Amino acid sequence: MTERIKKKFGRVVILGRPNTGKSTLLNAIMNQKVAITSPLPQTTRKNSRVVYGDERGKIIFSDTPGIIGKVDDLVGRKINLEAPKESNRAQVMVVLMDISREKTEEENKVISIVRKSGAKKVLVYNKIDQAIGSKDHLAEYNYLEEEFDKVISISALKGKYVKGLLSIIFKMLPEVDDEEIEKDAELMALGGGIVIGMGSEEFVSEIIREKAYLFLRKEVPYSLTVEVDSIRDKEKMIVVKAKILTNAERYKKMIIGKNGKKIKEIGFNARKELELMSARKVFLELTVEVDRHWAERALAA
Ligand SMILES: Nc1nc2c(ncn2[C@@H]2O[C@H](COP(=O)(O)OP(=O)(O)OP(=O)(O)O)[C@@H](O)[C@H]2O)c(=O)[nH]1
Ligand SMILES: [Mg+2]
Repeated sequence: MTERIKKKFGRVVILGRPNTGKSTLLNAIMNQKVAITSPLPQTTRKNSRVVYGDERGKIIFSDTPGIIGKVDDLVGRKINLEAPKESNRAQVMVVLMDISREKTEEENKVISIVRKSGAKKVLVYNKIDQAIGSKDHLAEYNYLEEEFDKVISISALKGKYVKGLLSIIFKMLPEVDDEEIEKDAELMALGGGIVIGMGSEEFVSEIIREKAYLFLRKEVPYSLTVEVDSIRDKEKMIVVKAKILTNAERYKKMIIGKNGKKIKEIGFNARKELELMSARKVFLELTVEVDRHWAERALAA
């Protein structure tokens, strides 16, 4: 009889309040961009899953939107429901704290989700590169350690100690028959690798949204979404047709900007990144429309 090969396998959820660096961490683990990031809270709006694999085994990682304490708008409320949904299925919870920022009430909401779970728990102090001098708030977070099985300090942005975190996670995961792993329905659906790229309308729209976050005033991003109408591969270039939808005429004006300056900036930077990703020439046709019902559609469960 041939000996059965066992490998590590499981589901890992990345949690934390907004802006702690969850999506940045996932990109660092995957060694490529799989999630958009920005300095604004609630950049991630939906749970997203990717598969990491190496000789040790396979991990289905979930990036979740930041959990916030108080929300009063529709978009915020829907976003806040995402992370708890994803937490139930994980064997390991990776909980990020931004130690370059003062601890606030918002962490309590995250901790209440952590407490409810029977999963293994890793506390990650992120942004150690920035947590220097008066920006070092580590001491304010230390008391949380008793809730966790392991603690590690990293810089997701600089990729520092991310490998160490990955080792901790692998140790916590169960060993599963290799054959069983390969038969896992979710793993098969995710394709066992990264399915994101120019073929993915969802990811292309995320890249455009990321650039909109970068160039617009703070309040505007919460009232917009991006929809990709078509991605066509013409011989010489890829032609992308997309539109930014927003709630109100005044936001539309801000997104377009004086003489179309803003929309050009957003479009130019999105196109550059899409060209880098695809190693192709990209033509991006980007328009702005008012649509008061985008949130109900885009964030529908
Ligand atoms: N200096 C420093 N900045 C970081 C680090 N990790 C993330 N950031 C920055 O923090 C900001 C937020 O990062 P994201 O990865 O978008 O945070 P998030 O937790 O996914 O945020 P939401 O999706 O809104 O919940 C970005 O500007 C990142 O570049 C880090 O290790 N060091
Ligand atoms: Mg995020």
